[in-house]
Amino acid sequence: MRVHIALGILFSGVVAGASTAPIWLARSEGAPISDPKTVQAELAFAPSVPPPIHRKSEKRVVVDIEVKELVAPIAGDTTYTFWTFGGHVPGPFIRVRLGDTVELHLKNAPENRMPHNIDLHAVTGPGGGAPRTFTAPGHQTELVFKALRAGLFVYHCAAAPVGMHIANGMYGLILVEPPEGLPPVDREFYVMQGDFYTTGDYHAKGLQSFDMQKAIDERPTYVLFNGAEGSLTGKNALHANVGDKIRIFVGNGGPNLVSSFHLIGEIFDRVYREGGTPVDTNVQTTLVPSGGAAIVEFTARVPGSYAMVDHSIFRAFNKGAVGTLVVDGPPQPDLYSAETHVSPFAGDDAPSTATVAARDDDRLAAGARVFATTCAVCHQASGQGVPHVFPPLAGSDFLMADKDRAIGIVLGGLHGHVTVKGQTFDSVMPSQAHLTDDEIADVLTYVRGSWGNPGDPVSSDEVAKKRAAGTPVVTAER
Ligand code: HEC
Ligand SMILES: [Cu+2]
Repeated sequence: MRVHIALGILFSGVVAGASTAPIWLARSEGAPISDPKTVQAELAFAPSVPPPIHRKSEKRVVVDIEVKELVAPIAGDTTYTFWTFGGHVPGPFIRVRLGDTVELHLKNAPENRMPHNIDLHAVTGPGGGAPRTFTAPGHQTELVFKALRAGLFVYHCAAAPVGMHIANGMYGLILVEPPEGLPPVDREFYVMQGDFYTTGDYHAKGLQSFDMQKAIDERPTYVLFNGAEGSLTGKNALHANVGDKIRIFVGNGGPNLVSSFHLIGEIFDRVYREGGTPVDTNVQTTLVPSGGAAIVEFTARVPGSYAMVDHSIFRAFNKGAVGTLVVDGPPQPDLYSAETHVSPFAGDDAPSTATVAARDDDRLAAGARVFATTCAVCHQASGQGVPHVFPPLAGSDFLMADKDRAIGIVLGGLHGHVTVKGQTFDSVMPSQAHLTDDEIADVLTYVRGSWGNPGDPVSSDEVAKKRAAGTPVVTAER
């Protein structure tokens, strides 16, 4: 065991020379932060990750975390009283090196109501630090521990009732890097799942309170990445370029559910199973236990939009567990068709498809291709949308009410409240102005004339005129 005795550390119960002895250190007052061996940890909030550590030696790393209880959006017009490490869910990403001594200061803001503490799974020692850090509002405590094992670890509050503190958002990740570091990648992201229990139903508006009975019954109202619906979609989507090597540090705070973490349309090249040392290769879906983590790595090869989900899939579409990774770059037709080929199919026994009007059919087929490659990722293959997330185009009164506005939406995008078939949406549709006038005319002709929609065709001229008039950003009903 190499114990760094600098900084006037007082030992309590350390057996010098025993290689795996627990290393709980109580520190004397006032170790100077200017000491060359002491460094302040660089923290980052999700989806960001602090930079890799290139240090060759172990250090004493100071981590400051302030607990804040605050009201914030959990979804659309729904708010919730979160208890947080650092004002965010999840709490800050802590990155240290194997062998570092971590000096953690836990501050409980005076305006808070509850005592809190921190149990880090990277700690070897009773309670993971919780007994040493029980902190009343308006106080701070200090925990010192040695990072004895490399890996990705969850930390969480363990003050009673533990489940409630976790359900309110008190968790985060700490990475203990091996001395040689992790293999270099182009981008790293921080994604942490959690389940939430509100008295009101999914998307019930206004301030919601914690529902203990639902939590006990393990019936979450929300299952979310990074503490809020939409924290990784729309303008908050993750971005990468074709060819990038990507690493996602995935955590699961629970309190109850095990996550089946999956990125639709990707295969993980490598997964550090449960955040530990064994690396699995070519993985489709990886389990992330409650109070556990995994590191997934892959190369973005084909441009487009990729949804990350908990593949217990109702959680994704009906409880919020979706994020988006947008990969930019040139099409890769050798790896994945650049466009969708749609042709009429009337069943094997049908005599012929020749009765279908050929001209309209070309037009609709072209529109269907644009739809499948561009719009379907959000509005879904049959235009049915996703409740509360993406409005339906099938049967959309909003779409049919105003052709000119519909052209404007595709050109300029849409944000703000919209009401479609009696349901309100408050999200963001990005501009699709990269499509040509023909493509926009085709796709609008297709969506306005499919799935029972009665629309008249949209011409390229109409689109060109609208484009020439300047790209509108449609803000509906705001
Ligand atoms: C990245 C996801 C995304 C893509 C891609 C997308 N949309 Fe949308 N679209 C949305 C969202 C979200 C809204 C609702 C915006 C709001 O709440 O203000 C919307 C709203 C609309 C609306 C108005 C509401 C309705 O249901 O009638 C139309 C029309 C529409 N989109 C058409 C299209 C077409 C056509 C395409 C393809 C060219 C497309 N969208 C591509 C996400 C998307
Ligand atoms: Cu707490």
